[in-house]
Amino acid sequence: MSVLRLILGDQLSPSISSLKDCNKKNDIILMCEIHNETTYVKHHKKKIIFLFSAMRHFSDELAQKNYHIEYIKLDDTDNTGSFTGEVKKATKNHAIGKIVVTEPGEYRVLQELKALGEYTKNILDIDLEIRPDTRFLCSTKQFFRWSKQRKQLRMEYFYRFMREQQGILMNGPQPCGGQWNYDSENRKPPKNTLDIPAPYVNPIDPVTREVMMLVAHHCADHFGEVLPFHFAVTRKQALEALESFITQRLKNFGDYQDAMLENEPWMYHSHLSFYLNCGLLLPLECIQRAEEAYRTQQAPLNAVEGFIRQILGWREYVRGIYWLNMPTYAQHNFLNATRSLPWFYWTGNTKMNCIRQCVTETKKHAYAHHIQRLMVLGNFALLAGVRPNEVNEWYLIVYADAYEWVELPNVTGMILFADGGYLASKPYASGGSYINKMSNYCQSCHYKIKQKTGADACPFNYLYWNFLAKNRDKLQHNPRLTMMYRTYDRMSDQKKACIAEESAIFLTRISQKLV
Ligand code: FAD
Ligand code: DLZ
Ligand code: SF4
Repeated sequence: MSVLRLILGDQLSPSISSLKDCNKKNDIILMCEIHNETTYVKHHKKKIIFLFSAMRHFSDELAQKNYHIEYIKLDDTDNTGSFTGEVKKATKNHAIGKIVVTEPGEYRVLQELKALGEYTKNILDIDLEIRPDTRFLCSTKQFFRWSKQRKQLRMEYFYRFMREQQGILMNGPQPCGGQWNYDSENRKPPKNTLDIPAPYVNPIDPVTREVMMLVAHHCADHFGEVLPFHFAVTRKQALEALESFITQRLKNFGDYQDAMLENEPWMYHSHLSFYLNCGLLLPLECIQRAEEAYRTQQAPLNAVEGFIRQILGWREYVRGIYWLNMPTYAQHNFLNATRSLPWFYWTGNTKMNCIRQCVTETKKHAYAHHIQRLMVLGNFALLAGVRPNEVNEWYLIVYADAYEWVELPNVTGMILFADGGYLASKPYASGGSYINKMSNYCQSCHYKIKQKTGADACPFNYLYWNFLAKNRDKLQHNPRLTMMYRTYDRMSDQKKACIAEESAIFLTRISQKLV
């Protein structure tokens, strides 16, 4: 009897727990391109191409190491279109004694696998074992234990706990440099003269080309552009991308972490989330390589600490929050937001230059960096009161690194405050001045950043105050908003009325496609 080992599209790591104790002679590894997975939300074309190409390369590499692989392509005539269907088919075609899979990254898929396990146990007498995903540095059990000891689950304390536990950037019991967090040094506005290195480019190979044809045919109505395509699609290439980040960009990562420039989608960010989230890279190796760059004086502490905090802190933390709170976390709508997602999130066709830039880059690259996602696209969705489920679906579709475990807490918790402050201590709401400070977007915008009201005023300016006024009953007792409410209360009644009116007109014009 063989063990059937199912490997999902975001489990492309040779060290994945479902491969431990694999008997190469006997066991069968099942990988499948699944119609349900590509269309339950209509993922960006580039995201599907990237994942299928990486899956096919990974399966070829395992085959070269003499593993017995069964790889199901999307257009195989007998493809059943679901994980359940493919596993059932494999149990018919082979003598299977047991099924092994590593826990998936999404609650939805976990439910499917559990139901499948019930079926295989009760009907076929085959056990389905779901193993922990040991690629994360904090197991879900450990996160649950950590959370039990706290009233508030703030990332900063989790991050310190992880630094100590993993011994990362520590000098004995002290954090390197004497501080845990150098964020205050990481907010430099961009200069137009910045010399930003070109991003890592991997040429399109025959496997990727074949997948491009497949996706062009089967996913023609999905969002996003296929070309240019220069993602790494193998572990070797992903390691090259890591190396190019460490040697070319890391030293400036901290200083310009929040900066945005027109037509500069990549800035000094790492562009490694695609590879981390599908398993081509492991979090610990990225962290250790960055720490080595600090210890050998290739990069300053503010940059290295900032980068490590994103992976050891935020990434592990949002995963813990997701599994601790699902399935209810997906239902939150604390601010009772009811607006539909504006059409320009799909087209970029708006007079607001910041949004146009960020959507256009998202469409082209299936990527936008953190501040674009948070302070432009997210901030607008928050101020305009867009329904959390629509915002979540958009973010899950458009980014090549998006899986629900990481997307949902960032959207529901971080940008929309839809969980009522469980994740973030205050809403990340701001007027246009933040975007103006951290980018050059406002210089070529139709709207006038310095104008607070009127037809030409930057909409973020009045929508910000309107947001605070509308959500007063829910937000006024938040200590981090006290100052802002005081400022609002000092405004004249006429100014307040003007803000409310301008906002109502602008929000109506969104539905008329006039903004
Ligand atoms: P860098 O800026 O170079 O950061 C390094 C790494 O840190 C990233 O590769 C990523 O693995 C990790 N990281 C950084 N910030 C976060 C964060 N907030 N949460 C989790 N990990 C983080 N990240 C995703 O991987 N998938 C998503 O679906 C996703 N959705 C997001 C939605 C919103 C609304 C926001 C505000 C953020 C989202 N992020 C998501 C986090 C972050 O924006 C991306 O990880 C980052 O932009 C990826 O680009 P990078 O690799 O160049 O990151
Ligand atoms: C995201 C995705 C897509 C688009 N397609 C597939 C697929 O065809 N086959 C597969 O095994 N995995 C795919 N994935 C990733 C899964 O959706 C992922 O495993 C879940 O989101 C759980 O994290
Ligand atoms: Fe965005 Fe306002 Fe600046 Fe225009 S003026 S780019 S809308 S922040």
